[in-house]
Amino acid sequence: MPIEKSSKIWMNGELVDWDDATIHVLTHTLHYGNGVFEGIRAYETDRGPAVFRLREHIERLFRSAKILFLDIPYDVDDLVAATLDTVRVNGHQSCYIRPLVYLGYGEMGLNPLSCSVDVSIATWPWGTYLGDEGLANGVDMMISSWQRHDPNAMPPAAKGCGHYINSQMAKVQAVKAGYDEAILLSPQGYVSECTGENLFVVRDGAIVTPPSSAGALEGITQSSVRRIAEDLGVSYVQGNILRSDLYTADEAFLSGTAAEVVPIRSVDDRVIGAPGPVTSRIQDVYFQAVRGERPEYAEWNEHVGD
Ligand code: PPE
Repeated sequence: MPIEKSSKIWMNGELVDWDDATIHVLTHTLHYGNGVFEGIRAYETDRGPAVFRLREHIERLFRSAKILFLDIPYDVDDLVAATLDTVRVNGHQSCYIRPLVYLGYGEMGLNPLSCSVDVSIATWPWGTYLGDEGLANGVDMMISSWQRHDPNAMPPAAKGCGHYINSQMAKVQAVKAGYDEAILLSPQGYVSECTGENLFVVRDGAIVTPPSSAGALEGITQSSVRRIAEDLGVSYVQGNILRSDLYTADEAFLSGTAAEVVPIRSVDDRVIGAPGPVTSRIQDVYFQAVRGERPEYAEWNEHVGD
């Protein structure tokens, strides 16, 4: 999906023209992958664009940075305000938002501590991540032969740039084999998550999702699913899942900011089927919530304002 240009990108406190938001080829993060990022969406609501759960995303960015020893020269309020400014100045009704914290130009070598820590926030319109068809009818998944990170090799709680090499290997393997998306297992053999989404199974009406100890990122969409499920009276637990639990699930779905809430149609050619009642209900309420149509979740919509 080619990126659609917007007008401005926030870089280290300035709103610069899109085409001028460039970096030097010796930028540290480009070589060694030590940086952290977020993926956030803004949705159109009847009160104008609203960023979904903005503060939680920026807080997770700071937690990721802390784990990787990146000392962000701003605070949470600064980056919340900068995100709202960027969405506003670009005139988006809805968009994807990509804050990035990276080690800049000036040092080489594996001790990152003396590098400058730079921050950018870019926004662009981004459509359905796994396709309109997948969102409506479900996606076909394969369990990757690539494992999710061992927590003592790469800390999965950090949304680190370099971590995503693992996701890319799994994604390419799945796509080349004719599937839409991959599921990764933890080094212990439990289901962890997808390349950029959390995963859920539904059995006997209850939702089960892997814990962070299985290598899953603590997803903000996942926590929205939890709240929606609890409000709908659907039981929701975190617990270890085996690959055979996927094959025999009544329903399964995935969630992420980019992907949103997407039904899973099959895993390793075992058919789960058309979106089931729990998945469909969660998906409907999620889309109502992001569009500001559910007053009980109004605190999730950070209105951009004029
Ligand atoms: N697991 C991983 C590995 C992950 O990257 C994401 C988000 C999630 C779970 C779900 O987290 P949350 O967005 O807070 O519900 N992945 C982001 C990046 C995707 C990309 O292609 O880039 C996203 O969805 O924005």
